[in-house]
Amino acid sequence: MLTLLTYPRNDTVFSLSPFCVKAALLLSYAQKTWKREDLNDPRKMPHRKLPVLRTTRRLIADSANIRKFLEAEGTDFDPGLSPREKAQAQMLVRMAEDSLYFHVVRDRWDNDMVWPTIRDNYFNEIPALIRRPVTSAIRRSVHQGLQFHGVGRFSDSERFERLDIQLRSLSVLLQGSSFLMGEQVTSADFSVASMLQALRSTMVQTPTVDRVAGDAVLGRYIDRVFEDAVPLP
Ligand SMILES: N[C@@H](CCC(=O)N[C@@H](CS)C(=O)NCC(=O)O)C(=O)O
Repeated sequence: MLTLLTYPRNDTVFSLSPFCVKAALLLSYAQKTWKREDLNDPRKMPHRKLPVLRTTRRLIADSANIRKFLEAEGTDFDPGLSPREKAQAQMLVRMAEDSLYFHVVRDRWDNDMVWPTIRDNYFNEIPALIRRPVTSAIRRSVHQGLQFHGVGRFSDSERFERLDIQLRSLSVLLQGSSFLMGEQVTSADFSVASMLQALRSTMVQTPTVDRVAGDAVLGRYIDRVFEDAVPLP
């Protein structure tokens, strides 16, 4: 039996972590028998991050390694794509995970309007008395990470503009096709749709949430991936 170690869910998403959502999409698409186990603290995990897949033999850290494991077991996440299209799908995966993801983090962690909900949802297992000091230290390290990445150095409007360009590019790619690489769901959709869903589902209505929620093309696309193509438990 495979077990996906994941951050917990809420009413709207399989997990508050889009990478855990992506891993769940991979497992469901691969039609594996698997179960979830929720964790809040990843510090004992190989990369000190989630998702991690526990097999009967080992722990597989990182959604890309989970994909590799499932591919070795016979799943093709890019069926029917030419080598060139596979390369394009890979670029979309990296755009989602190395760029869109940091917009999710910035919108949630670097925003004083959102922070109290993050603190009290992500860290509700920490006793209320010590929650503020403990989580402030974690928030500071995330803030430093965003500065190092660079997305943390933009003003809100600069950041929004950069995100908007990416979102408009995705809408163009979706014109006239159900998924990013055509009529078949592929690896690109698992990463991109997970990040878009996360951008749309931050618990406070930020301009970023409004931008994605108000975009009919992207909205239909997210729902198509999660409701039609690969429904999650
Ligand atoms: N490259 C990893 C990224 C996973 C990741 O960034 N997970 C975040 C949650 S979305 C995490 O566990 N962060 C905890 C930390 O950095 O301390 C993957 O594809 O699985």
